[in-house]
Amino acid sequence: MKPDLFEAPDYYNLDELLTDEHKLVRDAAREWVKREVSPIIEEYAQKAEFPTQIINGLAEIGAFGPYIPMEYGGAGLDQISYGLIMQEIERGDSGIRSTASVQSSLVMYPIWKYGNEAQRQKYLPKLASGEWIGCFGLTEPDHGSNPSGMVTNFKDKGDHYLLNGAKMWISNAPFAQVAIVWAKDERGRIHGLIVERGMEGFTTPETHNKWSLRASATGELIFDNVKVPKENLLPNKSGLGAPLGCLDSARYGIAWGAIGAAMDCYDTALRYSKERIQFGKPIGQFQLQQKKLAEMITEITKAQLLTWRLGVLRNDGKASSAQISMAKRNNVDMAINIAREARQMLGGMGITGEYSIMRHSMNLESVITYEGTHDIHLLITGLDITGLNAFK
Ligand code: TGC
Ligand code: FAD
Repeated sequence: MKPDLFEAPDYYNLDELLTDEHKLVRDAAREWVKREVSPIIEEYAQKAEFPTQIINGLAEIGAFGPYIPMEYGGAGLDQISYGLIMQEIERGDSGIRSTASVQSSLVMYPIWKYGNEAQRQKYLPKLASGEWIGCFGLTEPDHGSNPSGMVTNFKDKGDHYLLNGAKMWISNAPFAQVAIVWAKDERGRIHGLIVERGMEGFTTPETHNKWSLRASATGELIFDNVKVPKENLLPNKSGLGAPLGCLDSARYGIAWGAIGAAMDCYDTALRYSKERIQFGKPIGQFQLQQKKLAEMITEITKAQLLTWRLGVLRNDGKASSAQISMAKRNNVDMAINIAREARQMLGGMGITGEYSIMRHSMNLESVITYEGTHDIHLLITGLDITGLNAFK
């Protein structure tokens, strides 16, 4: 792979909207990605393996629980710093950002928000340091966009719960020590359970042959009469709103992350357009190529502004779920379109692993699908503005 010469576009001087702390956190993440991710990511994506050696580094840049209070091992940062870290990691690779998103927003967040103090003390410091990696089981083979139909269930057996069912498409599953599993009780109410690797009847087979998110490990969670201790139930929130609350936090991070992937594709195409000579001129001198680049930077700038504003709203506790859906949907769509255009600008070279664009392009097919598909987020906006529910 080519050396990482990334220079971040900032067409509207958005840096002026950031605090010194934001810039410090972002620059540390950016440098770390250049040093530790860029040199190895192509190899790991090609061999479809998660690079476990970067886990400590992810913890050091604050990627595991950026906004979780320091007393639990988190970085105690605000929502914009969290977003900037996700942006920088996804600039390197969406699969690596996935691991950080799942750990922070889908595992640490529910333990912090819905767990009791003993659960916080037991799990959060180990997750923040990367000693333990977690995963989040909501999706099932027959219930993806419609998680409320889930069939995974648990029964009260007096001194423990008995868990049965299966989850599918679970990021980090093949090596996670801890799984936050959403399952129905005997009354059909959804609860979160903390399931640990090693519990009898719990297996996590890996999903192979993905063409997308190849540097992220994906698997199933299978529960065959798993005895879960009663103290592993998250006591402070139940119902579908509990997992959806976690998704708000993760979707917000993805909105930032997608900007990172788009910036990398744009920056690569811009550089290439000045170096590649055809018909005696750099291809960047042709109007058609300038149109592509001009539209890319316009879309990136719009997404940067939208997402920064969303971060301000989240810092004030005022961002709605529907606002988050709009940003996730817009930014991933923006990134996938930019990846496609940027790849074309590199001609044949664009399909090789010499450049990051094709990898981003393939990764973004997962990103536009998980955490709510492109269609689902549109319908969430539709419901919000009309008051009419397309899901019922
Ligand atoms: P609905 O009746 O609308 O809502 C049920 C309850 O939930 C509340 N709620 C929310 N709460 C918090 N945050 C949100 N975003 C919420 N949206 C809804 C709602 O108020 C209600 O509460 P209550 O108290 O009245 O019961 O639910 P529905 O069954 O009609 O479904 C709505 C729909 C389709 C929008 C929802 O199910 C959905 O978002 N579906 C998409 C599923 C999804 O995103 N799955 C993601 C799985 S995890 C994943 O992909 C991780 S990838 C990680 C990585 O690798 O990065
Ligand atoms: P379906 O729900 O079957 O949707 C199929 C199509 O129908 C889509 O185009 C969808 O938009 C459309 N559709 C569905 N309902 C409607 C409707 N009402 N109106 C209009 N169109 C509709 N899940 C987890 O729980 N944890 C994870 O860690 C996780 N990681 C993932 C990692 C990867 C790489 C991938 C690919 C997925 C992951 N997922 C995870 C699952 C992901 O959240 C689901 O794939 C996603 O929610 C869509 O569900 P589905 O695949 O079952 O598609």
